[in-house]
Amino acid sequence: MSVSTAEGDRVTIESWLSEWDDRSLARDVLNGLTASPKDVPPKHFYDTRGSELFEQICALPEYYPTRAETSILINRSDEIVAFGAGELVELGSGAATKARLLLSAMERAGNLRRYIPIDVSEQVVRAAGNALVDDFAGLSVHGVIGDFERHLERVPRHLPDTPRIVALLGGTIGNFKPDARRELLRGMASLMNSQDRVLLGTDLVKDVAVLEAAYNDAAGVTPEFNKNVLHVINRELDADFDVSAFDHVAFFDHENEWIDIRLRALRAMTVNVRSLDLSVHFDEGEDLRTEISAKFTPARVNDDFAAAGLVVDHKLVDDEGRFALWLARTR
Ligand code: SAH
Ligand code: AVI
Repeated sequence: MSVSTAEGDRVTIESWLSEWDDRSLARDVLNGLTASPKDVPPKHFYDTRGSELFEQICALPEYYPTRAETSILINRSDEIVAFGAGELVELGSGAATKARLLLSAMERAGNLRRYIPIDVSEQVVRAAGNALVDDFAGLSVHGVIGDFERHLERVPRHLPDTPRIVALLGGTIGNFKPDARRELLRGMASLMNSQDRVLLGTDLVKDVAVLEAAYNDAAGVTPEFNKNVLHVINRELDADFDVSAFDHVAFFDHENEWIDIRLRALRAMTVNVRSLDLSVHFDEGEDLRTEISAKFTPARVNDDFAAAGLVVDHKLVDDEGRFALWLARTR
């Protein structure tokens, strides 16, 4: 179902999330809480509160990825858009803070035409779109509220003679398991023609203490973000999770080279999810996996790109070698 809202001449927001199907939460909770081990996908973190908490995470001293990626964009956006980019399609755009740097570079090059953010979080897309058209003369914004694993076909067709960047920034690709990651890259490639480029942000494998600190911050914002998914399930599915009865757990899995993020039950309990007519038992110490955050080597990125028919054009790394942006084109 699509609800199309004209915000003004230059902003269009289209929602592809119907009320019942909203973020596929019910299906994911039913499948995830009845699976062994239990899990729930990370896209359900991002209600309004979850998006706010993520913005706070980005400013934490331990959480280096945002600063590292932003420093690359500040220093090298002109180089990134130099192939003539006039349109930016961004998956998981959030507050669009990084998009601004790319849009500014396109404006400097005299090519800026359109921004297409895609995100499940309607409020942030709406706010970002309205602010951007105020700040960039001649820019139009076509926001797609949807799941980028399911709704990429809703991205509008190319504008004539306007090469596009299809971006997935922040290391969000790392929140998907290998199969889903490659599927997502294939979806991104399907939005491109031969003149376009993918722009992918990946966090890099590094010292384990640095990696683990980024997901176990001293101020306790990441635990709050992690537990927010239980508040979302309580509210949306009339469940009765006792949020205080779960601990945040995040550690580096050396074999898979990803941070494994979980909520651990502090006592045995039964949780009722009334909308689904479901009762779920947790043993004391049982984990609910809420997220993985994969860290990358060049080999891992090249293999994933190859599986999606993409080849690297340009690799850009921050001065401290923590984070990489990859510009890739279709083979
Ligand atoms: N790109 C931003 C935000 C990253 S946070 C940055 O680099 O800082 C991840 C964003 O992806 C959130 O805004 C979340 O709402 C969105 N998101 C996560 N899974 C999604 C999905 N399956 N479909 C659409 N948006 C998703
Ligand atoms: C959005 N994503 C790239 C973040 C990450 O680092 O994997 C989400 C996050 N989870 C805990 N802290 C940040």
